[in-house]
Amino acid sequence: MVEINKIKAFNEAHLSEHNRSWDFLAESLTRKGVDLDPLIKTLGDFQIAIPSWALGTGGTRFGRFPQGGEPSNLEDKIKDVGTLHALNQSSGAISLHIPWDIPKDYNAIKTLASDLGIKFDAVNSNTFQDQPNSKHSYKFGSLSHVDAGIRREAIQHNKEVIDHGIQLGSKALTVWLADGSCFAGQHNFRGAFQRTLESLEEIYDHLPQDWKLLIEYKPYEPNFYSMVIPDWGTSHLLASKLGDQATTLVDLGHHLPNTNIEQIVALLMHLKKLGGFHFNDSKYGDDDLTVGAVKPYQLFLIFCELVQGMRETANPELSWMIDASHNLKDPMEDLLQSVESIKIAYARALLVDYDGLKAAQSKHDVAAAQSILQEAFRTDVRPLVKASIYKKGGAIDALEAYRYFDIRNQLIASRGIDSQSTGL
Ligand SMILES: [Mn+2]
Repeated sequence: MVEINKIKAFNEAHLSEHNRSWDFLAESLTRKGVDLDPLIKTLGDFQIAIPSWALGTGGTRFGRFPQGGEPSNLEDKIKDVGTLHALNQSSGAISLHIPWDIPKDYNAIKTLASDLGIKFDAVNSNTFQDQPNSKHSYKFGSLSHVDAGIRREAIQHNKEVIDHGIQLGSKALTVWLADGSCFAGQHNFRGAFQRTLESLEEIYDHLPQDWKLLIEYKPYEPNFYSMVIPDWGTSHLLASKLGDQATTLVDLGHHLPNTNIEQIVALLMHLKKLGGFHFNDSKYGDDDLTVGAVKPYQLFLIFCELVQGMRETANPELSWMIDASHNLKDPMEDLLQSVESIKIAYARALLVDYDGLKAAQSKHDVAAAQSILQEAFRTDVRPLVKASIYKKGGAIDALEAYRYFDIRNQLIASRGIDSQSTGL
């Protein structure tokens, strides 16, 4: 849908303005002793997976207001990620959700994805709702359920998700459990934890050796009194008991307000137990808003810990994913904005003078430590991010290009106004 020649023509029209801002930034960074080429390469290589469920219009329990042209099958979802990737050269992976995204023909799906430069990131299981014709119900839990038969079904589902992922070349399974209780007295906490651990042990045993198990946590919702895996401590406890391949996944929206997420990131990396990220932003809870829309400074501080952790710890390679819901905006535009925000935060974190920061910390120079962080945060790195994308053949301004190419209307023309994405 987006031809390389079209992007080239779009870029030519925007190049002189881009060059003016880039020259200014490049000169000031060079004066500070920043080596630009490795920086541009690091940013250009950084890829963030798009979840298959984020390509359609989301909704709340009150309503959903789709705008047409949604992908209604796996092929269309991959094509949409291909479109995003052609524009921003930063979304070269898709994260699938089973059972919604089970391929009919693995080879055809793999060929389609590789033609578009798309890899298969972590696969996600779903035991938070009942599927048509299922014998059992997950209403009262899945891996933690008191009934061994229901636990077995949930375990079997997770094993099948791994099997689908193996066929596609995925290297990780993400488990998020809705299990929990809504009322005091409903659950035996110790029993629910123990059953979950034993279920996860069976799933872990099914993992290929080069796979990771990512365990996501969430403090509340859909259960409002207790969640079986409510926080990073519980996730880490499970991951530690399971073994080296099990790690914790941090979803930015899965924290109570004002939680110090950057500190969680630092400690998990120190323990070699941070497996990956679900990026989004939130004001109150699991709002699933566009990344960087509400708290860009927090996102930057998280990236500062990630940059230091990647340099100084033996934490395994991370899985980077967006996990957001798009209720008002065109999902594709929202995703382009999220990826750009992530890259801006990463670019700023790469500019921090960490040696200076350590020196300030050791002298208890609190003002200097704060200034060092804010010096990087207040740098307008957008020309740097654009330069890294332009160098890889992407559009200098992906969102503007998306609108200029009128992609949503093309999608509506080919898929119709009523097409609906599965899994919403
Ligand atoms: Mn998530």
